Order: sequence, then structure tokens, then C-alpha cells
Amino acid sequence: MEFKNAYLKKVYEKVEARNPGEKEFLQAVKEVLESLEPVVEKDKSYETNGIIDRIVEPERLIQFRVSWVDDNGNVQVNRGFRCQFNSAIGPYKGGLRLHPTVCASVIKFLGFEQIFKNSLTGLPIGGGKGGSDFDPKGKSDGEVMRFCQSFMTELSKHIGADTDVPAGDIGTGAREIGYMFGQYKRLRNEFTGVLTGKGLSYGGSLARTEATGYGCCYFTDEMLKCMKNESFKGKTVVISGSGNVAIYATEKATQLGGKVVALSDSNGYIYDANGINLDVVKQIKEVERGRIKEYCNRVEGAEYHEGCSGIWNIPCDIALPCATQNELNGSAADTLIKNGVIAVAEGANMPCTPDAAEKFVEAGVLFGPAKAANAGGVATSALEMSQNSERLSWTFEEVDAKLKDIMVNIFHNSYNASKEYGHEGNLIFGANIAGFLKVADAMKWQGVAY
Ligand code: NDP
Ligand code: 2IT
Repeated sequence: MEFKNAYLKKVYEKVEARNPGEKEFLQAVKEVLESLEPVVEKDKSYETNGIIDRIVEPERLIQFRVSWVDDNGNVQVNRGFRCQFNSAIGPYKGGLRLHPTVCASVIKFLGFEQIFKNSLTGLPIGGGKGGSDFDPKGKSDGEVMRFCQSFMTELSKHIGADTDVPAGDIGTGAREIGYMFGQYKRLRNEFTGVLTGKGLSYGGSLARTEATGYGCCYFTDEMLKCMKNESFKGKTVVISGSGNVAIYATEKATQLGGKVVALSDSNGYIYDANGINLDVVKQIKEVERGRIKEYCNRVEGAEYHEGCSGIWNIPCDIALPCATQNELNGSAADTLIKNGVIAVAEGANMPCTPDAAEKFVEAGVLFGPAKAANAGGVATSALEMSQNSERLSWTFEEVDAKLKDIMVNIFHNSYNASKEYGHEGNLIFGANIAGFLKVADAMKWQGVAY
């Protein structure tokens, strides 16, 4: 799709020229700007206030050296990032990704998406993201600890409970958050809610671990109910990935009556026609930090296939991509549609390529875009911040009920925006617009510094 609106066209061309080669970032910006055509057409004040020009430029992008010593006494050097993208509606908030593919483009795309996602939660959090090209796979606990301490030594200069509150993402779980929190406290002599996803013994929130996967299923359930009078009951579900998001999406989809038959990692996928035995997966992934292949040695009748993209060939009613960006392309979408998929919701960030997403929408498949469908994680992080501020802990049931409410509201706000702006049922438009409006309004009220 090409831009019909001259203002959006001009801004996008400038973004392309200023961020050459940053394909993930450009992909994310293009999708959002395309959705904003009816908004900027209707109200010229977005243009006169330079809202779009400003919203595509990070407020701050920090890049730093992270040196640490491995178990053999060798010095290792990684690159750390924090992108503080937009603080119009609250302190920067967003995860830290530890994966060898991390670069400025990936962090900027994630930070940009986070602006609109965080706005959709209805909670007062701005958009940010960070991480490093450090690969935790195959590292000892000591190596991970030394990396995290070195990483936080620099990051601590830029974050704070009222400034920027990082959390987990790919490769960053409870272990890494714990080491980073310990280092921040050591450096500052402050016990504050500077990170979320903390352990329950030191300020973490119940249900944060489950929140992204559960939230994705709550969103999907509401979308199925309102748009197709359907539910998870009796449905075959395929979920990619086998990390935090995939595991708890599997748990909730199963509780809601679905049968999850496949999971994956970056090497391959497992198929279990009887429905995934999640206790086995949790033991392999959360306790042993092993590979998903191992499942087949423990569960009779399960199959393992090399290569992760083959997972989309499995016939299913509901597909939840929960691994990483661009993991589901146009030809995978064709196969899913041919096999009768009725709903796709993105547990990961930008897992569907633009042509895949377009195919789903055109085929009438219900499509829940990432910034709406996976917002439950960051929403519950914001609930963790609230608990930290009041120095109280809420029960699991309390947090889970709030999470469910938030996901149901996100669906309805996105749906209503899609209708109001002339694309009824297209939740890509709806989520982008609903997320944008609040941030843009706050930016207008706060003025431009000159
Ligand atoms: P984890 O590190 O717990 O798990 C990541 C999973 O995705 C692993 O199974 C991993 O396989 C797989 N994966 C990662 N990179 C690739 C790749 N390049 N190709 C194929 N598979 C890959 O991360 P999370 O579950 O936390 O995150 C998954 C997705 O959800 C990400 O897109 C993240 O940004 C998003 N997300 C996470 C939230 C959270 O609260 N954690 C909140 C909202 C979104 P392998 O072990 O082989 O690398
Ligand atoms: O992509 C995301 O929303 C996250 N990784 C969670 C961020 C957070 O601050 O909890």
C-alpha cells in the first residue's frame, strides 16, 4: 500500500532516509502510519502540531559497551541499548531483549510498537525498549550474572522508577531480572520498582509470569465471542515458540477448552495430537533450560520436525505466533487459510509479515495484532509498578481479574476505533488508531520545546 496522504508520505520518506537499512523499524513505522491516514485526514491539528514527525523519532537512543569476563577468564564485549521512545503518557516502559540478533533496528521497532501498546492498556506508561546482542544460551549462571551486572552498571544511569522501568523479553526472564535488580540496588542504595518481572520475594507481582500468554488468550476469546460468536472450546490450537509467552498461552488456551497440538523453538517444532502435556514442557524449558525436541523423548506419540516454519503446515482453528518477529510469512498464511484457520492473534511482537497479516484480513480470518493481543504482559508490569508504589501485594485472583478486564477493553477500544474510522473489524487499524489518539493528545497538550 502506498500513502495517499501527502503529510504521511513526506514523514515516511524522511524516516526511510534517516534510518537506512533498518528494516524492522521501517516495517513497524509503515504499518502504523498506513493506519493513521483516516485520522490525519479528519483532523489537521496532528499535522500542524508535527505529531507524526515527532512520534517516529525516539526521544533518546542510548548505546553502550558491555564488557564482562567469561568462565575461562576471557574478556567479552557486547553492545547494550535502551531506546526511550516516547514519554508523553508516562515513564518509559518496555522489556529488555537478550538475543544475538539485537541491533538498533530491532530495539527501535520494539520501542515504537511499545508506545501504542502501552497506550492501549489504559495505564500511564510511555514506550521504550532495550537489550543486548548477548546470547544467554549455553552460558553459565555466573556468566549471565556478570553480564547482567555489567549491563546494569551503565543502564542504571538512565533509568528509575519514575523515569524508565525495564522488564523481560526474549532471553530475559526471572534470573536476569534478579541479577539486574540486585546490581541497581547495590549501585543506588535504593529499593524501588525500577524493574518489573521481579521475583515474588522482592516486589514482583503475582500473575506477571503468566500475563502475556494469558492476556493473549483473553483477547482472542473476546475477539472470537464478539466477532464470530465462537470460543476456544473444542478448537485445535497451534502456538509457536516455547518460551514465557508460548507456555502461558498454552496453559490458558487449554483451560479455555482448546487443544494445543504444537510448540516450537528456533530449531524445530513438536506435534502432539493428544494435546501438549504442559508439565513436561515446563520441566524442559523453565527448569532444565533445554530444547523442545526433548519433549518427544518423554511423551509417547509426539513427533519432532526440524525447522521452525513447518509448524504453520499443521491444520488448526486458532494460530498464536509467540516466538519472534516475521516468523509467519505470506506462504504460511496461505497454508493456514487453506487449512481453515478462523483466528490468529500475535503473542510475539510483529510475528506476521505485512503480507501475511493482509492475507488474513482479506480472507476474513479474525486477526489480533501484537500491540493489542500481547499487551497483557506490560499491563501487568504496570500493575506491578502500582503495587510497588503502595508497598502492597495483590492476590493472584485480583491481578488476573484486572488483566482480563484490560484485555477485554483493549479488544473493544480497538474494534470501536476500527468502526469509527471506516475499517470495521480490521483490528490492525483499530489498535493503531486507538493507541495513537491518547499519546497524540498528550503530546499536543505538552507543547513543543523551542
Ligand atoms: P523467551 O525467550 O521466553 O522465548 C522465546 C521463544 O521464541 C523461544 O522458544 C525461542 O526459541 C523462540 N525464538 C526466539 N527467537 C527466535 C527466532 N529468531 N526464530 C525462531 N524462534 C525464535 O521470550 P518470550 O516468550 O518472552 O517472548 C516471545 C515473544 O513475545 C517476543 O516477540 C517478545 O517480544 C514477545 N513479548 C513478550 C512479552 C513478555 O512479557 N515476555 C510481552 C509481550 C510480547 P529458542 O530457544 O530456540 O531461541
Ligand atoms: O513486548 C513487551 O510488551 C514486553 N516485553 C513486556 C514489557 C514490560 O515492560 O513488561
